[in-house]
Amino acid sequence: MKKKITLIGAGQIGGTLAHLISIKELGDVVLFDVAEGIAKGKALDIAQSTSVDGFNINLIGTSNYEDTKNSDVIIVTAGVSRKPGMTRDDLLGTNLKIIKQVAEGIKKTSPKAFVICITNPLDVIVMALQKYSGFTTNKVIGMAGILDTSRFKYFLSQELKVPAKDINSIVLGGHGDTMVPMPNHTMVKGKPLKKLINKEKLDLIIDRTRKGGAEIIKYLEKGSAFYAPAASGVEIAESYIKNLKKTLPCAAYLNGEYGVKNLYAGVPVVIGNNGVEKVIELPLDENEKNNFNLSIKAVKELFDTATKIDPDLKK
Ligand code: A3D
Repeated sequence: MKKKITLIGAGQIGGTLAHLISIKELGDVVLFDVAEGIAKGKALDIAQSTSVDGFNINLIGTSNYEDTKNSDVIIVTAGVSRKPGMTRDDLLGTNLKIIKQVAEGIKKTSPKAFVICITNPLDVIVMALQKYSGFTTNKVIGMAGILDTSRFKYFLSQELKVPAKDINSIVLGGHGDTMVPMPNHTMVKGKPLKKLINKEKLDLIIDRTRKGGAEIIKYLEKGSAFYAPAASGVEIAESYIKNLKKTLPCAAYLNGEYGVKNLYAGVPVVIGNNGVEKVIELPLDENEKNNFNLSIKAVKELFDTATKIDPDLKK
């Protein structure tokens, strides 16, 4: 049975997701957007590459939630993105309203779906999406850590002149300027990173990783990164659909793990056909713990702001 994958938001990331999912034949694709023409146009454009790329899936574009009915996977990118000079947190008010509409749409039509959120500010929006939809916490997850880790590995690969795939690493915490790249948990071709790079260069790479999104926004002037974010979202969807049980850094619901309760934040999780199957607790040294806690504090503060905007989130 082919899976049904709905992409809510057919903008830069939504369109790229549709293309990648089609090429990988992960399932039939429904591109949904309030701007119906964009959803229909992109779906038709990708569908017209079927014979060139040789994939066998159906694509449709729509602005009607009925067409998304009984989706197996939903990836949410609906919302506004940053403009040069903006932080992700500046998007909160607008994107909260949009996410509330999305949650109402998907809970009526696809109550059993696995939902991956990409809309920013990520950790707070994914938590709002879980609360508004009422879906179980193992079925709602946020994509950010895969992207942040991939950026960190890429910058390291350029500095160390090794392929990024030879680097094992992880970035934890919230998807913002307080994210926590983990040099102590980074191995390059089996060697500890810290033996291969001096502190000064490492600090520059950590800073560039934290500001990785802003660097791209500055170049693009309009819109934000979309190729790497879409590829990262697809990795989560694929692990769920094929039950690969990959361990991936994602924004997941924490219920005591890492000493954090009732909050979404970036940690390694196992993704299989039950959604989030396990949160992996890495040992953190004093410095890593302090940085992680600072990041958690920033996520908590932003969630408090969100509850002031919409008291429904306190429920
Ligand atoms: P963009 O190209 O603007 O697409 C967003 C789409 O959402 C537009 O086509 C809108 O019409 C649509 N939309 C707006 N309201 C609704 C609604 N109520 N229902 C359905 N669709 C709606 O943005 P994008 O694709 O570049 O980015 C999407 C989001 O992802 C933004 O919030 C970005 O900040 C965020 N983002 C997150 C990451 C992470 O790593 C977490 C990375 C990059 C971007």
